[in-house]
Amino acid sequence: MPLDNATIQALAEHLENAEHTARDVTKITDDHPSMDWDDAYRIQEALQARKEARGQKTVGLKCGLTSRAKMKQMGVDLPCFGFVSDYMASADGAEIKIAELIHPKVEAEICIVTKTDLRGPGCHIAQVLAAIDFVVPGVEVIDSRYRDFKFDLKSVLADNTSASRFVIGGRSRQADELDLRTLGVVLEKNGEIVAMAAGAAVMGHPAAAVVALVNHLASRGRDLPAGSMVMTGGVTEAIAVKAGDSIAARFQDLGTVSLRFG
Ligand code: 0L1
Ligand code: MG
Repeated sequence: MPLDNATIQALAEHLENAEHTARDVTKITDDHPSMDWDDAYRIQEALQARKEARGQKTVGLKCGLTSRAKMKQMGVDLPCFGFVSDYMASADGAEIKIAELIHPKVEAEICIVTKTDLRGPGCHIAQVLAAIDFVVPGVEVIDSRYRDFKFDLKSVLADNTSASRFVIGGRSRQADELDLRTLGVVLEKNGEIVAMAAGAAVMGHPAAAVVALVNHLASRGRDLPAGSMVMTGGVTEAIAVKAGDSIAARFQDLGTVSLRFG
């Protein structure tokens, strides 16, 4: 039986409180084991509505768990989708306050900005390639609200796929100037290389993550409007960070995105 609306709203509030107070909670399926996929996305949508009602704008969408490395790290085998809000954005090189977060990790992501509407079901990669306005490099800071990052996919969907902060930096390029599959990414922490991969790590091609997002949105009765920024998912496993760490994600042809944790 689907969760009733009052429970959906209460769970969205519960997860947002965990975010605001930087205190972890146990995964929500512990208390709601019969929760289904639709319930999980309804909670995420309620979370988004709470933020938007407060004036926090949705500025992008995110695909998560799109690389084998990330799926293996988290023990799941399906991608997931969430959103990013304006207050989550930090400038390239900025310091992110660790005290505002629970147990952050960073991910290097290829981000795609679209110029035409995309609509599923049946969205195809050729339509996504035709719809790309430009490509920019980014780093996502994920911060699951669940204790020790221990969750199942339904709990993580409800928790907006651990979205917390993000940085867009480097330089934007036209997609036809790039081979998004062979585009190399090197992730450094405190000057040491901690992970590296190429764009193909993301579902064979980062645009394939956008295809999956568009088809997912169709299942929620939505489309992807022109001008959307989509973070296509970490190319490598996520890297844990603490106060004092500095991160540089170096993207072939797209420059470097950097951030510090204070
Ligand atoms: O952006 C992501 O890949 C995060 C997906 C949610 C799972 C996690 O917190 O690692
Ligand atoms: Mg991510």
